[in-house]
Amino acid sequence: MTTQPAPTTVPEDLPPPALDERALMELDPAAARERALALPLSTRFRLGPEITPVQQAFLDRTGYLVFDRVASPDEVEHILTDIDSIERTLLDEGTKTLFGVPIWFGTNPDGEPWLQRMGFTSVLSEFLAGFVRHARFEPVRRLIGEDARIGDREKDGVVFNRYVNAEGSLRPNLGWHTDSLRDVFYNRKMPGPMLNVGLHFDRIREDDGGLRVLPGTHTQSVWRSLTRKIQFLSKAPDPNEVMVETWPGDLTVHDGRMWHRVQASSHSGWRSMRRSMYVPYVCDTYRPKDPNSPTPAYMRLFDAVMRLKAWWLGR
Ligand SMILES: O=C(O)CCC(=O)C(=O)O
Ligand SMILES: [Fe+2]
Repeated sequence: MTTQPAPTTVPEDLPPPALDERALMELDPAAARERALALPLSTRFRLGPEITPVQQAFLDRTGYLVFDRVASPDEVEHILTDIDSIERTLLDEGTKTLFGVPIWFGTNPDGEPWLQRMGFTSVLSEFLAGFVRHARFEPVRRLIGEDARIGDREKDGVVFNRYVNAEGSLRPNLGWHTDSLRDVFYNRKMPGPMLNVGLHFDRIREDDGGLRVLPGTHTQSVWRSLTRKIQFLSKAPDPNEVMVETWPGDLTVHDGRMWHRVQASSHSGWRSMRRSMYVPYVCDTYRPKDPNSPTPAYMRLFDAVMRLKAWWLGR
């Protein structure tokens, strides 16, 4: 007689099931809108071969979508390992900017220099360059535009962020902002529709801080989109904000005109670490950066603030 293994006593920390849309695939836009209106703001979706009518309607209504664990645990691990090795090389070689965009190094909870934001990550990782082009992301690409491409070397390229609450951290959080502000700097155009696609690497619960969004603010006027709050300086919670709870491998899509922020973790040290990655999809004229590209004006400003902060923290 075989003995059964003892049942595990630690329940797996699984996300609530993604919305089952099998019966909703044929809804017309009006019916999809009605269905999307009735969904909780915390709804998680499954990324399939097409963006469904309800997903489109939810994005139109709120300005964002959360897709359940689009990257596998192995892929999450592979990307994070690549980031560690890229970080080692950048530190060893003393690299301070990539394609004109400053790399921000803060201090980790062990007191060592630590990568907190870098652009153009996919240029330095073959695995990542392949991963972001995987067929599963096709519906996301087409959502942005039939002719949208991944801008490995455009704008800031694929951006990798690390947040931690520790002495010397440059980035425990990120104030309220709209990403379209950056586009104004890059294109010298007023912000139109644009979507940002983010991959999330950590399990983030309410007390871990994380992404906070203000649903519906993507449909505001251009003026409100730039000035509703003080870009990057306003940090206070908003009564209408929604927390985006994540599991490793989750994918988010958000409208660049929607206000959002990153709340600091209520924990400190390594327990407070959060990592995210944003992939730029570009439709306009191909304007790749080269290694000698000048630092964009908005980045010079940000970099000056960051340097000041690093100096202040290191006094
Ligand atoms: O870390 C995140 O999820 C958000 C980052 C962000 O909003 C940004 O870099 O513009
Ligand atoms: Fe943002």
